Order: sequence, then C-alpha cells, then structure tokens
Amino acid sequence: MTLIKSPKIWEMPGRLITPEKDYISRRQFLKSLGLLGIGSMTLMSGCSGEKAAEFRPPAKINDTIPAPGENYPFRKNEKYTSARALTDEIVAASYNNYYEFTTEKDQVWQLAAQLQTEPWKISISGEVEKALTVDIDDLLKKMPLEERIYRHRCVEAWSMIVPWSGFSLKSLIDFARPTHKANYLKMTAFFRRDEAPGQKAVWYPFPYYEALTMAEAINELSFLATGIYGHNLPKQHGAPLRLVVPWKYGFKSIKGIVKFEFTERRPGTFWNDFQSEEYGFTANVNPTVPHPRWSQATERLIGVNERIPTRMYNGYEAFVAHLYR
Ligand SMILES: Nc1nc2c(c(=O)[nH]1)N[C@H]1C(S)=C(S)[C@@H](COP(=O)(O)O)O[C@H]1N2
Ligand SMILES: [Mo]
Repeated sequence: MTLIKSPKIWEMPGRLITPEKDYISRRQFLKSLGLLGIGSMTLMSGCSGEKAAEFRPPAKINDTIPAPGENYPFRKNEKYTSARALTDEIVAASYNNYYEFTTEKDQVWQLAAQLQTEPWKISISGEVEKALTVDIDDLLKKMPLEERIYRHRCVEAWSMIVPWSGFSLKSLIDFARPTHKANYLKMTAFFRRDEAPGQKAVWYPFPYYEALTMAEAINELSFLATGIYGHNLPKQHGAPLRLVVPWKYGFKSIKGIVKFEFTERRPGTFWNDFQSEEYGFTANVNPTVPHPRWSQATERLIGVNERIPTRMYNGYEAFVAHLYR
C-alpha cells in the first residue's frame, strides 16, 4: 500500500499539494493527470513488506510513549493470548501505517506527535435511536475495560503481536442503540490538514473511513483500543481511539476515529474506493488469495527476522468463519 514508484509528499510538485485556498476536487485532479479509471493508481501504490525484513527501530522514542494513566493496567482477558512472544514495543511504535502523516512507516511516530488528541469528541449518528456526541474520557467511564493480546496482519505481508487495552466494539454499539435498520457501521477518522501533513495529498480520499457489517461489528473479536502495552495509545498507533479487527488485513483497523455512523446501505471504504482491484471491502486475511502484486502465503514478523506462514482469518477462524459461510 505504500508507493512502489512512490511520489513522496515532499517530492510532489508544489501544485499537487493542495493549499486550502485553491483546493480542486480529487476527481478533477486525478482526471487532469489521466489517472481516473483502469487500474489507474497502480503507479501510486503497492509495497510488499520486504522493508519489514530490513527494519531497525530507532534507539529512543520515549517522548512519544505516554505514561500509564490511572486506569492501568486493564484487566487481562486471558481468552485472547498468543503462543509467540510479543513484538517489542519500540518496534511496533516506530513502524506504522498512518497515511494522514506520511507513507514512510519509519517516520510516522515523529510526524504524528503534532496531532492534538485532547479534547477528543466522538459522534454517533445515522440509524440510532438518538444521535449524540460524547467526550472520549466520558465514554471510557462507561465501557468495560480490558487488555487483549492480538495478532495484527498488514496486507503488505508484515505482522506483529501486541497487547491492546480498550473495550469491545459491541459495548459501544449497545451504548449507541442502533435501530433495526442499521446493517453497517461506518467509522471515520479526523480531518485536520494543519496537523496531519499527509492529508494534503489530494489523491487520497481523506478523511480515512472504514466500515463493517453489523454481524462483524458485534463479533466478540471486534475491539476498540485506547491503549497498548499497558498505557494509552501513542499517537502513531491511532490515539485516542482506534479499531482492531484482527482477522482482517490491517487497513480495516482505522485509527484516530471521530465518528461512528450506522447505515442501512453498505458504505464505501477508503482503500476500496481508492483502488478496488487491490483492496476489498471485506478484506479477511486469506493466505490462498494473493494480492495482485504479491503473495499472501507468508508474512514477516517485524522486529525479529522471521517469516511465518499466514493463517486463514489470521488464525481466528473459530471466532469468525461462521460469518462468511
Ligand atoms: N486513520 C488511519 N488508520 C489506519 C491507517 C491509516 O493510514 N490511517 N493504516 C492502516 C494500516 S494499513 C495498518 S497496517 C494499521 C497499522 O497500525 P499500527 O501502525 O498501529 O501498527 O493501521 C490501519 N489504520
Ligand atoms: Mo496495513
């Protein structure tokens, strides 16, 4: 998903980085480059995670790691654990995908530091009994907090194993009280070009947005993380609130969420709308279906130089296979 022949933000001609005042529509812009239509964006996408093998974390990123807050540590839910060792925290926190900041995974932790995460409001709308806005701190007081160890498999064929702190998406849904017309849950991330330089890249349809079917959303694995490794989320991991759906490719696990919207019809999603031939709506981890440009049969565990087989539904078959029969 990073760019093979990647025009980095700072390499793009100035006119391609749209200043607020003379903003042209993304469609118009892509059209002007002749990039609309047929597999158009191939030139601006794609990476097969080989970088993961070479990756060496920086010596120190302490400034970006929050101290444990008063709620920590959250109760460990032993149902979700891992036979393999956890990924080193510094590795997970310095090798990130967060296109709002940059497409360079090893630079996200520095750039994300400028995001203002306090205060942070979450809106709940669409097919619900009553639309509302709630402050993240007030929301947290109402949610059953716990810690779960999950595997994370990026579509780019790298993976990690980390302990998330947070609450089930189901508990947020119960709080939101969707109507019987709600078939999907759409989530949208923040949109603040002044704090997120990657959002100046007009060819991406920011703000980032994702969606699940209601059956997926109420599945017990669907989790909203507010923390990782026993403290609040660092900004590079999607503070203060991000989704974690570990049986799906990583791009479904949207970070920096500000909005939950229940819908009757299937909403679009960021990567599927951007490049539908390469990134689906459902995007379940499946080693037998290669990405058009690389195999999905194996993955690189970041931080340790190890390539391991990829498992169906990322090993979570027992939890979710019934959803797709
Ligand atoms: N808002 C937003 N969420 C996002 C992304 C992004 O670019 N923006 N990248 C996704 C991808 S591709 C992956 S693999 C995971 C990475 O999460 P991590 O950096 O915390 O490991 O976040 C996902 N969520
Ligand atoms: Mo990813």
